[in-house]
Amino acid sequence: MKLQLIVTLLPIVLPLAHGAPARRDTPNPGLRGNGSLLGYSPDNEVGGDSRPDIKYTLVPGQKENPDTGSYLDFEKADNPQPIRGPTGSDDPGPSMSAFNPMCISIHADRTEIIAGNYYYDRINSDKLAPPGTDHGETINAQWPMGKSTRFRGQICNNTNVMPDATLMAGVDMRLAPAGYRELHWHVASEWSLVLNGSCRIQAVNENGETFIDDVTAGDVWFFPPGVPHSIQALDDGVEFLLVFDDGDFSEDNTFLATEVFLHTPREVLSKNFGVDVSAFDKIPDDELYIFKGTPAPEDIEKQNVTTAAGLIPRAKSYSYHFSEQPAHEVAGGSVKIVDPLTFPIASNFSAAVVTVHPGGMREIHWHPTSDEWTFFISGEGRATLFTAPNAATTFDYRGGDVGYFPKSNSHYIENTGDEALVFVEVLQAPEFTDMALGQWIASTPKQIVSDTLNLSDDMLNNLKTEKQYVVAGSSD
Ligand SMILES: *[C@@H]1O[C@H](CO)[C@@H](O)[C@H](O)[C@H]1NC(C)=O
Ligand SMILES: *[C@@H]1O[C@H](CO)[C@@H](O)[C@H](O)[C@H]1NC(C)=O
Ligand SMILES: *[C@@H]1O[C@H](CO)[C@@H](O)[C@H](O)[C@H]1NC(C)=O
Ligand SMILES: *[C@@H]1O[C@H](CO)[C@@H](O)[C@H](O)[C@H]1NC(C)=O
Ligand SMILES: *[C@@H]1O[C@H](CO)[C@@H](O)[C@H](O)[C@H]1NC(C)=O
Ligand SMILES: CC(=O)N[C@H]1CO[C@H](CO)[C@@H](O)[C@@H]1O
Repeated sequence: MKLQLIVTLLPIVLPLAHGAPARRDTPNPGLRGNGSLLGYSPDNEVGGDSRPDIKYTLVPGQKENPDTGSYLDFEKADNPQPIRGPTGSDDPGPSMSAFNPMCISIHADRTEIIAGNYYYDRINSDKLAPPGTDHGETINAQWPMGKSTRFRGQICNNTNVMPDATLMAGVDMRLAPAGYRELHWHVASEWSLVLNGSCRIQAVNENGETFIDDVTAGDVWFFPPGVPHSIQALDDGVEFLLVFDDGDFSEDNTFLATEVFLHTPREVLSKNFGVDVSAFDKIPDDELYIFKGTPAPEDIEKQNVTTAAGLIPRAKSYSYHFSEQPAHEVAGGSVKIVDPLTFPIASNFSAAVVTVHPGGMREIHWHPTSDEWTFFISGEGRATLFTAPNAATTFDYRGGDVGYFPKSNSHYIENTGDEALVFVEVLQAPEFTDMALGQWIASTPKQIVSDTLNLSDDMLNNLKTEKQYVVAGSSD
């Protein structure tokens, strides 16, 4: 079904008192009007023909058939318009957003009120002028981390902000040089990708085996539920992405070393450690959570605690030096995968870091075994989430945004900017897998495809049966 977008303008009412008080020659009207303003009166006046002349230039692709759905680059457009080919109608643009007006858009099957926000329109062109192929309602699959509450030096995101992202939640955390994320453990599993800088991580497992390592941008770590660990930033500080296997995860839901000491009777602590009660006189009187500590010694051996239990065996290492894994080059970019096949301790975390060159696109695919939690590291892109039976929504993303694509819901991620688009796809699965639309169609008997989709033999004879991951495209 074709989507029709008709935009109707509501009369713009200027707020009276705006900025400096105006000089008044007439008596100041009361706060409210009177009963004569109620509707259905022949005396009521309607705004009339005060509609301003609208000046705008359509951007490349905007006159195309809406089903072509090319990316519309509104970033430098004077006055972005909600128009695709013959659908939609003009909108005065900047002058409207200055007064934060509302417009009503009537879709084929629903009516909604949209608050105007000029900047938002520019960076979400697929919301202002959706491709003609978008239809119905999917889940919301986009959340900018920058809109999440920044607390205790971090930005978080979970089902509070993406209600359908039930399988995973993420946190973007930065620690200043020598800054610690306090010794703690949690009920969820923690998977992390270092985004910038470097840090020292350490942990002790149930057997008393120890682990310590330095990780840098591009590396990955994993801490199983209940395994206590700490993170300390090295010289340049560190920024990392944490992904938890629980969409309701809250950073508040961590067991901190300070709190367990603070909330145990001192007599019990004294008995537990075989020391005098006074030994605990100077423990902090509140949690530390994130705090600046003594810089970590450069030589990691100085912090290598060796016990009778020994080290955590390499096969169960909590870190994977993913930064040193060369990316697998493909036509439109590159891909590298880290999953339990090579990083066994992270038993249910499978991830791919994908780089898409300008004009390229992560091919249309879906993940049969898991929802996908995506973090956009840099660049600009868009994706259409297709949900059975016929809902499709196109979302625009840029570095710092989170995406979410439910299990078996198809999607692509197209680079819409001038720079490389880099993102990480995280699954809850023992192996990173996807079903590629191209490979499926190319590997199906031609007669079946042709009976179904009426595609030309010429096209069918030239399809590639290999998975493409990222396809190339022209950058304009
Ligand atoms: C009621 O309000 C209208 C519009 O402001 C005004 O023209 C009219 O004089 C008012 N009537 C009374 C009875 O105040
Ligand atoms: C890493 O952080 C430094 C500041 O510590 C900043 O200058 C740099 O741009 C960051 N790099 C990336 C890739 O975010
Ligand atoms: C720690 O000490 C053990 C035993 O001497 C050694 O095998 C290991 O390489 C050291 N370093 C780290 C980082 O674990
Ligand atoms: C992996 O995660 C999925 C989704 O939560 C779950 O159904 C499955 O049981 C998990 N598998 C393991 C081995 O934990
Ligand atoms: C397939 O396409 C051809 C050429 O446009 C058209 O004549 C034919 O009716 C189509 N067949 C079906 C089943 O849609
Ligand atoms: C984990 C966590 O604290 N999540 C936050 C996500 O964002 C919402 C709204 O900004 C906060 O209320 C949550 O606390």
